[in-house]
Amino acid sequence: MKILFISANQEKNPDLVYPIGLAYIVSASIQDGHECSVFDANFHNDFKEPLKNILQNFHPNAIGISMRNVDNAAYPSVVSYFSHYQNLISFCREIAPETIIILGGSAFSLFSREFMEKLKPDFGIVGEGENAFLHLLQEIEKGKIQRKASQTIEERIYSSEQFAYPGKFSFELDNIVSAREILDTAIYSQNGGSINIQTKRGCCFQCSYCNYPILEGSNVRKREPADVVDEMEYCIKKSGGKYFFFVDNVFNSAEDHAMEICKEIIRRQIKIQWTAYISPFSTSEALFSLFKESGCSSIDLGVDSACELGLSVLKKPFSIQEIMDCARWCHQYKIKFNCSLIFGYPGETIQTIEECIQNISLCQPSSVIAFIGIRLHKGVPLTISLEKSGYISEDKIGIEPIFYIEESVREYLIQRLSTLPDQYKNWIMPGLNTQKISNAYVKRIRSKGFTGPLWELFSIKD
Ligand code: B12
Ligand code: SF4
Repeated sequence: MKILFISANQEKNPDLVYPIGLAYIVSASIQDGHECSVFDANFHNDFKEPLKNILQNFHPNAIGISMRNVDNAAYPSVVSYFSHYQNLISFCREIAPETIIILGGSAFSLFSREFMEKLKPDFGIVGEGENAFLHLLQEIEKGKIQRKASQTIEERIYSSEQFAYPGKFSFELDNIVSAREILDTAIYSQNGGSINIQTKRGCCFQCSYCNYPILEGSNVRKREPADVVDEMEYCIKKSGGKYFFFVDNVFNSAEDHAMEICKEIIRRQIKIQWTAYISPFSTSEALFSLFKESGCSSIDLGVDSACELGLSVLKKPFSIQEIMDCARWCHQYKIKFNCSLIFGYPGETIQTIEECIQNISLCQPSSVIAFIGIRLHKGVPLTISLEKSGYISEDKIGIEPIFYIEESVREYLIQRLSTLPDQYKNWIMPGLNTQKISNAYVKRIRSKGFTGPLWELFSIKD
């Protein structure tokens, strides 16, 4: 089949992000013998003319659209991307009314029913897309599945668990080099400051507010460290970039695996830099030492809270002492670190807010990114308990973002965090637009060779 893949994402904040999820689907489709072309909306703010050209010249049998973000999850300055998705799909329908449209990606997976109802694609795929997408195409080719107005929404949504596709795609064995040929990494490395790479899928923890286990499952599946580093070497050769972003939910959740990857980078003597999400859960000095030796420039420490109550309500699997240990090792090995925080969880008080600020400042992080409130997602433990307690009903949780913010501290929180950068310059509050860096400034520093996450700019201590 001829398939046009569209990456719908146009968000450049905090950085331009290579559509790695779509690249996996493209790669699986190429390997399955399909003729593939890609349209990346990131490079066409006004997508209409260029998209029309490709639709009219390529004549795809199917269009696969990747939808990454529902919104920016940043209260109170929330940005929703939904109307952009609506415009994109209705334009495809207008230009190519006969072509089958299939949606996928994290945004779609989180609210599949609403996306199907409102955007009216032909089919949608929830979660990991490779096998379900190939299976669907095969059934369409055989005429076993057809677009029928009479089908219910449920009948048109597929998921990876449903199918055992013959010659099944296996994430553990696959690499996405074939897709990196047509969906180039270089421009992202130059303008976004990093090359993203995935070493495993799934998260075994169950933090109360988090949708990652829903998106990737709780079963952790790891790639061979040698395959991961092969892909890194390929990207260096192809793009010239040397800064990598491990996009795993938690890079160290399988510590041995993370260590094997670091050792493989060291063994091959590749001179790179990297960043990743790290959990303070059960780390060790040996891990940080290996991080440094393998080129770790910075880590994003997913602490979420730094007081007992916060860690307990958010069901974080580590203690304040473990956060402090990580901070100490980061300083010892000169690894920059950002602490990500969430304020306003159920039961938060003025005392817990202050305790958290105090504990985090003791850690002397390079920067802090703090979110106000929790964007509620369906099916996660916190939402389920709020529904049970009668705080909110299930039908209210959807594309229109709802944030849980402990009412008694809402005003204090906004006031306190708005003025906090006067005291601590390295605190960034995306929802309050504090320390916002303009796209023009980012472009300038990227063109001068600044790599890595932008929060590294705020580092007050090396
Ligand atoms: C790493 C990451 C980041 C990094 C990215 C670094 C980099 N250089 O890549 C950074 C920190 C920059 C970042 C920023 C943001 N992120 Co982010 N990020 C993630 C994370 C943890 C992993 C994303 C990833 O690469 N996954 C690996 C790929 C392979 O998976 P995938 O994209 O989901 O693709 C699979 C399926 O979705 C599907 N699929 C994908 N496309 C298609 C297409 C078709 C046709 C089909 C059939 C299937 C399909 O198949 C793929 C392979 O199995 C996810 C959480 C998660 N676990 O998904 C959040 C996540 C994607 N981010 C999210 C958000 C909101 C953001 C920000 C808006 C936050 C902010 N306010 O700054 C920004 C937006 C940035 C941008 N420019 O778009 C949300 C999006 C959903 C939502 N809530 O709206 C997520 C899901 C987290 C969450 N809490 O909900 N992010
Ligand atoms: S917050 Fe991090 S560690 Fe907790 S469940 Fe989500 S991805 Fe896993």
